[in-house]
Amino acid sequence: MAGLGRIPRLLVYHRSQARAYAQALDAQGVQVLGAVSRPDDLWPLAAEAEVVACWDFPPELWPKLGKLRWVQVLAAGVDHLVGEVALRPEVPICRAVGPFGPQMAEWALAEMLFQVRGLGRLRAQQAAADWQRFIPGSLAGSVIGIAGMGAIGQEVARRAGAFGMTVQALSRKGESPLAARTYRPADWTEFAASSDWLLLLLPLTAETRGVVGEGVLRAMRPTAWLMNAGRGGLIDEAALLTALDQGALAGAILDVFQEEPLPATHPFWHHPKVVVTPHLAAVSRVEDMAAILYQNLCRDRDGLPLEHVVDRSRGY
Ligand code: NDP
Ligand code: OXD
Repeated sequence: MAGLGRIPRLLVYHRSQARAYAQALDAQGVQVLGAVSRPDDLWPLAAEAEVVACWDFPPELWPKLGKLRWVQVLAAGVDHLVGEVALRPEVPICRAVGPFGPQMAEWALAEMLFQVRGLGRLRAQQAAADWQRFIPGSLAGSVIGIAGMGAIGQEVARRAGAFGMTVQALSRKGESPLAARTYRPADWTEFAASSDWLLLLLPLTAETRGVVGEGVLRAMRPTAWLMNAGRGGLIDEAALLTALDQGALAGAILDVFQEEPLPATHPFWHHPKVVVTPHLAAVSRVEDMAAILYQNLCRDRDGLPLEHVVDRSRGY
């Protein structure tokens, strides 16, 4: 592929896949100033960098980036970066949009189908050569309440609808053509009370931190499941454990946690009503992230507005 022409000096920082990013970008004709995986290797390059592509950039280095014009986050969530005071407020932060929705829908549907179709029970029966027929449940006709109807929530809604689920949504705007019913943040308890599956796909912001606490959990149906793939900080984890033990909800399927990796001693690991997955509901694949970065480099070169710039004041 032909080169991009004059491109800004691009510094890629990724703790495990820096080399893969350099190769993917090179295949697109993009030469990087550097693609490094250790903070120490950033220091000599920081002063020259005009664009940084990263996930968890060492915060102490932001003030060294005197020529920085924009940042491309190699993921969807930006809660770790939007409030970063060392990153000049006029520097746009772009996030990744596109590849996550379909992956997230597969995670959610797989986990829901596992529960309703009794797949765990079926595997155990097979292991015991035990022929026991039973009537499995179904997703069709059940209500999925999606909190956060953004780029990802909309893709989940489309696919849940294809399974015959009724979709309802909660967002700041309280609007979505993909939902049979929509709610605003003031309606959390009503929203929770009317969902069989309550799926959190919200960004973590000052407004959403701890939003699923005792009140929302108590409003849930005792047969309902809470699913969280947004951020761990959305849930009051202690309140969730209490609610589960009191039978306020059927169970919780959690991909994100207040502390990650989830400590080996955390009660979630062995709780009979909790399913733990290790923050992989929708992953950042190098080829996808490199393509998103490439698009923004092209737009920058052509004088077009960058895509998916975060509103730092609202936090997402
Ligand atoms: P978007 O910014 O596209 O969507 C965010 C949605 O949340 C919008 O619908 C927005 O409302 C809504 N929202 C924001 N604040 C509030 C609030 N206070 N009350 C109610 N609704 C609110 O984000 P994405 O869909 O791309 O991503 C969502 C999150 O998913 C990411 O921030 C990240 O934390 C998480 N994620 C997790 C992954 C995983 O593997 N577990 C992978 C990728 C992302 P409105 O429409 O009104 O603006
Ligand atoms: C993301 C994530 O935000 O992986 O992309 O959680």
